Amino acid sequence: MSTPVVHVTNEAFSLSASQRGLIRWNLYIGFIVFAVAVINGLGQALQYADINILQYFPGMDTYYQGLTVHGVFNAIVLTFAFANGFVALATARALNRPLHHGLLHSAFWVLLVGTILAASAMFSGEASVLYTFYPPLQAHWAYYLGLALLVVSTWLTSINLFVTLRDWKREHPGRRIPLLAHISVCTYVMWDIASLGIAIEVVGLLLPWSLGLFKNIDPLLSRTLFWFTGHPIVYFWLLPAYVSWYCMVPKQAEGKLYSDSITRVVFLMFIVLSIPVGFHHQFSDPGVGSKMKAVHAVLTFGVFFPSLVTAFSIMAALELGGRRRGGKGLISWFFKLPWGNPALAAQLQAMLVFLLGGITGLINASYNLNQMVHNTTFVPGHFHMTVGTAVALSIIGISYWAIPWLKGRMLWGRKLALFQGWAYFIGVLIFARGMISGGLEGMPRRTAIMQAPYDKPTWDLAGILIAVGGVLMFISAICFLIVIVGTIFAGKRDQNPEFPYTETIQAPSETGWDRHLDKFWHWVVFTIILILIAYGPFFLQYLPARFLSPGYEIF
Ligand code: HAS
Repeated sequence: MSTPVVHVTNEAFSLSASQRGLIRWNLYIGFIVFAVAVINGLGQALQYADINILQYFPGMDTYYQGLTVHGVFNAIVLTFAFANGFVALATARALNRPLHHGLLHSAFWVLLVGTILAASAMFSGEASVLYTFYPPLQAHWAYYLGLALLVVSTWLTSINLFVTLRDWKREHPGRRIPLLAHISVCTYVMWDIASLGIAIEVVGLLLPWSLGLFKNIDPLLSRTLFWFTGHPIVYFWLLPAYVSWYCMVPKQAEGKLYSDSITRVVFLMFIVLSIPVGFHHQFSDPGVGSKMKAVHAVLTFGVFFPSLVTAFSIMAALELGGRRRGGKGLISWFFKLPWGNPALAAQLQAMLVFLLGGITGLINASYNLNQMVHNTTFVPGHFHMTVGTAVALSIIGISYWAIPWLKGRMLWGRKLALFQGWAYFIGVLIFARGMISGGLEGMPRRTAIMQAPYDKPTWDLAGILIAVGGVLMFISAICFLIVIVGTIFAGKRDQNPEFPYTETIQAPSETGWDRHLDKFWHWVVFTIILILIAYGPFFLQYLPARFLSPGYEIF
C-alpha cells in the first residue's frame, strides 16, 4: 500500500465559549427528554411481562400517552437536538471556522419552544396519538405546532451549514470541500427535501384541522405525506452517526478511512434514494396501487446499498486500526481495537447491533414477508436495533468525547461508561429477541398486551425477554446520564481535549471526475426526478384531497 496521504487539517480548532455553550445546550435538551423517555420505555417493557408501573409516573396515565411521549422524545426531540448540535459542530470543525451565531441561537430557541409545546400537549393527555400521529386520531394544536417548530429548527441549522460553507468557499476558491463538511451538509440537504412531506401535512392539513378551520380530514393523503418524510427521517437520525463512524471512529480506533470519494458517493446516494421509498410503510394500506408499492419495494433495496458499502468501508478502517495495534489473522484485530475507550466502544457496539437491525429491515422491505410482520412487535424489534441502538448508542458514544470537548473537562466515571455500553448492548439484544420472536408469533405492536382481552401462550417468553432486556437498557441509560452529569460538574479540567478527526488514505483529487461529487445541485435534480417518478402517479390519480373523516380523540 502506498504511503497514506493525510487529508486532514491539523491546525488547532476552537470555537467561542458561547458557540460551544449553544451546541452543548442542544445536546442537553436531548439528554433531558431522553431521561424522561427511558422511564416511559421501562414502563412499556415491563407491561409485556404483566408488571404495571405506568400508573406511578406522570405522562403515562394510559399506555398510549406513555408511548407517545416515549416515541416523540426519543425519536424526534433527542435525534433533532443532537443532529442540530453535533452536525453543526462537525461542519465548523471541518471548515475550521465559526458558525453563524444568529442562526445557531434561533435554531436552539425554536427547538426549545417546539419541545415545550409538544410536551405540554402530550403531558396534558391531549395528544396521545403516537409519534406517527395518523389522522383521524386528533391531537391538540399545540402538539402539531410544536412538531412544526422542531422541523423549523432543523431548517435553520441547515441554512447555518450552507452559510458557513458559502463563506468558506469564498475564502478557498476552487478547493474541494473537506470530507467531513461534505457529508454533514449532505445529511441536511437530504432532510430539507424529505421534510417537505411532513411540513405540508402538519401545516397544510393537521394544524388547521386541529384549530377547527375545517371539520374533516383525509387519512390516506395525510399518511402518504407522513411516510414521504417518515422513511427518510430514519436516515436523518442515522446519518449523524455515520458522520462519526466515517470521520471520527477510524481515528479513535487508530485506523484510517480508505476512500474519500466512496464516502461522498454513499452520502449522495442517501440524498437520491432515501425519499422515494415511503410506500414500504404502506404495503397494507388500501388506496395505494400495487404497482406503486412494487416501485417503492425495489427502491428500498436500493437504499440498502449505501449502508452495505458503509459496513465494508468502516470494517476496513477498523481492521487497519486493529492490525496497527498488533492484531493478526482473520479476526484477532477485532479484539485489539481500543475497547477501553467508552466513546469508541459504544459506537462499535452500535455497529454490531446495526448489522442485525439492517437484516430485519430487509425482511420488512420484502413485500410478502412484510405481510407477516407488519403491525407486529417484529417492527419495534427492528427499530430498537436501528434508531434505538445504531443511533442512540452512537449518540451516547459521541457524547463521551463531545461533552468533555465542549466543556473542557475530562470524562468522569470511565468504568461506569464502559459498563453502560455493554449493558445496553446485551439489553437490546435480549429485548429485540423478545420483540422479534413475539412478532413472528403474531404479537401486535402498539397494544397494551397486559390489558388485551386475548393472549397466546407463546407470547409469554417473548414478553419476559422484552421486560428483562428493557430493564437492562433502562439501567444503562441511567448510567449514561450519571456519567454525563458527573462530567459536567465533577470532570477534571482539561486544557487540551481531543477532537477525533480521521485521516483518509485516498485524498480527494483537485482535478479528477470526483469534483462533481461536490456539486450538490446535480444530485438534488436527480432526487427530484426520482421523487416525481415514485410519487407522481399516485398524486395524479388520487388528488384532489377527500376530506371525509371526522377526528377522534380515543385515548
Ligand atoms: Fe426501518 C420500519 C426497512 C433501516 C427505523 N424502520 C421502521 C420503523 C422505524 C425504522 C422507526 O421496508 C417503524 C416505523 C413505524 O413506526 O411504523 N429499514 C428498512 C430498511 C433499512 C432500514 C431496508 N430503519 C432503518 C434505520 C432506522 C429505521 C437505519 C432508524 C435509524 N423499516 C423498513 C421497513 C419498515 C421499517 C420496510 C416498515 C415495516 C412495517 O411493516 O411497518 C435499511 O436501510 C437497513 C440497511 C442497513 C444495513 C446494515 C449495515 C451495517 C452497518 C454496521 C457496520 C458494522 C460494522 C461492524 C462495521 C445494510 C453499517 C464492525 C464492527 C466491529 C466492532 C469491528
